[in-house]
Amino acid sequence: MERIDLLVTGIGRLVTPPGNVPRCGQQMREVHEIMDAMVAIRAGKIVAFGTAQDVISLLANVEIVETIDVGGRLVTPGLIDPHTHLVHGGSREHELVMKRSGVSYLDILAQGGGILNTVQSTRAASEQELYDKARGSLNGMLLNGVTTVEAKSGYGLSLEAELKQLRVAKRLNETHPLDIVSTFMGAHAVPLAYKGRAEAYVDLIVNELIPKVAEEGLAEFCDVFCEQGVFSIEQSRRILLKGMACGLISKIHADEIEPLGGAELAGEIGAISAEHLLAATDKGLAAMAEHGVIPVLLPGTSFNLGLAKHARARAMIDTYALPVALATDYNPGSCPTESIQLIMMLASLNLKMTPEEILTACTINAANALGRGGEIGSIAVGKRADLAIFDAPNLAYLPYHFGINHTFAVIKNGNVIVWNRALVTDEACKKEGHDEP
Ligand code: IZC
Ligand code: ZN
Repeated sequence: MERIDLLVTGIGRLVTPPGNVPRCGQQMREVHEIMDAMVAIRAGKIVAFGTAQDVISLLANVEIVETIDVGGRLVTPGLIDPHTHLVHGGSREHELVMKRSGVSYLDILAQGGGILNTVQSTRAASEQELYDKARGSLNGMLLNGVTTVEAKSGYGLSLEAELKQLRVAKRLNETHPLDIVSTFMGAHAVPLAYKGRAEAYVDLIVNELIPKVAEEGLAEFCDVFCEQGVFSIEQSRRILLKGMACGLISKIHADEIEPLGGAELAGEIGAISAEHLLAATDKGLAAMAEHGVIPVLLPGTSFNLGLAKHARARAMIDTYALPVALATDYNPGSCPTESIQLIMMLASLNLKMTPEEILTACTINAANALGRGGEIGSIAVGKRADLAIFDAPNLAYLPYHFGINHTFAVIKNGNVIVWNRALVTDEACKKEGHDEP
């Protein structure tokens, strides 16, 4: 080893799931824990980690450019948020009282509100306005310890407006220190201009939107809101198969409210992940397990919608040995929060997941839900140096002491971009070679 760019010392407790592949069932509880640890970083990657003693002996005669001492804190892999509706205009607090008085999410949508309200605001916004708003949210996520975020389109619902959203996500990925992974979700709702003509809108998605998005390289994944009154199983299958034919990997909003069979469809077509799953049947979960589909659970959404029902995380882990991942579902309607730590608390409270399972769900399993298990999601030699540093004595403390942000610092690609709970200067927060617009 010739040189170390950054040596992270003073790690009181380092906790990480091992390896690159999804951790299934009981494996989710098996995390590696090292007390009094160090992590050595070169060129944005982890080159060594272990007890301070072991790392120091490895580094004899090696030039160390910079050392930081994290003061005995807890260190985990950078957290990964694999399901967000990051880029959008406006907000929907005007629907709050209606929601609290008992009008359902799907009824609000059927009345032309909900997603369709955000479509109006997103279409009306300029690219710069969308960029500025999403950037603010990304900073909030980063301050929470998140280092990679998925972002879905789906508030444009026309060629022009979908491309606008995806271009904003691309520019954010180029200019913001976090990595943003794009998903095309033109099948988020049927736009007003196609009211009563859902099939014609599906034609537009299949014939024009998907080919254009794929041709421009604006998304890696394709997602569909497969739900009663939104897109049917047949429509979802058609859209996702077209996406796959154009090189987009399938994700699916499945069985959130009604058990339509979205989990079964995810298994049938070999989707990388299926999301929500509150109403998924045993047959659906078995199909997912058989075909290696990752369940991405979003407990903030059921919490915010005031539902008594929750995704069956215990059955997924204990009975079906599925590799559960967690995400915020950050969006202006059903889950307006950037806080992955709130989601961790709700996963403990409502999904009955253990602190170790929660960490695995927010790191290596989330990385695999984005097809990036080989690069991120665990502290391992050769992986990107993405670390979250918490003011907490141990893992259980994160979901235990709730309602506050425990993140003290964040390292992304070997750069310290949050320190002492604040964003480090703008300089460090740019990606190399890209100037702030
Ligand atoms: O804006 O309501 N569930 N899509 C599916 C959402 C929630 C986002 C929204
Ligand atoms: Zn969603």
